[in-house]
Amino acid sequence: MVKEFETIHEKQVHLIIVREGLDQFAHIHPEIDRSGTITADYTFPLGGKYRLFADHKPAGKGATTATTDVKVAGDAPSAPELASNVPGKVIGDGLNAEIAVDNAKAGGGTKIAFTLVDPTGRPAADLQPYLGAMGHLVIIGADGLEYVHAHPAEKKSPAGQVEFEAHFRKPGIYKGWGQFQRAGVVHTVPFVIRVN
Ligand SMILES: [Cu+2]
Repeated sequence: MVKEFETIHEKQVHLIIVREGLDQFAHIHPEIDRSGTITADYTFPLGGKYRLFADHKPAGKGATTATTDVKVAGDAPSAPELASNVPGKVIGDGLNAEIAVDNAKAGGGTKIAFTLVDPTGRPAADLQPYLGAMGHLVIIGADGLEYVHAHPAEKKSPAGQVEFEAHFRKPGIYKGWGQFQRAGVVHTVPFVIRVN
C-alpha cells in the first residue's frame, strides 16, 4: 500500500470523477491519512456508473493513475451523445473559449489552445495560476477508459490564452475539460474532440 505521496501540480492526489457518457465531471483533491487511505466527500449529481481516476505519484516512483468504477443508485438518464465541437467556440460555466487544435492525430503531440472570454465576450486577461500553471486540462475517451495526459505548453502565451499539449494513443472521440481560475473561482470549459 502506498503511504507516501509526492506532490504533483500542488496536490498529493487529483481525483477525477466522470459519469458513463462523460456528462458529469468533477476534479477534487481528497485527503490522505497516515495509512495511505484517500478520502473525499462528493455528492454524485445523478445515478449511474461512474469512473474514478486518482492521479498520484508514490514517493520515489513515477506518476500514475489508479482507476475504479462506482455504481451509484438513483435516477440515471443516459448522457447525450458526444459530438466533436472543436476547433470552435465552446461554452463553459462562467467562462467561454475559442479552442484551436493543431494535429488532432493519435501518436503525436496535439496542441489545444484556449482563448478565453468572459460571458460578455471580453477577453479573460486576468487568469490566475491554478495548480501551478495557467490552467489544467483533463481528457478522457468517449468509452470512459482512455485517460489522456495533457500539460500546459512551455511557451509563454498572451494574457487570456492557454495552450496545452496532449498525447492521444488512439483515434476516437474524446471529451476534455479545461479548468481556469479567475478572481479565486475555478471555471470548467468542456469540449469534444475527434482524434484521427
Ligand atoms: Cu487536481
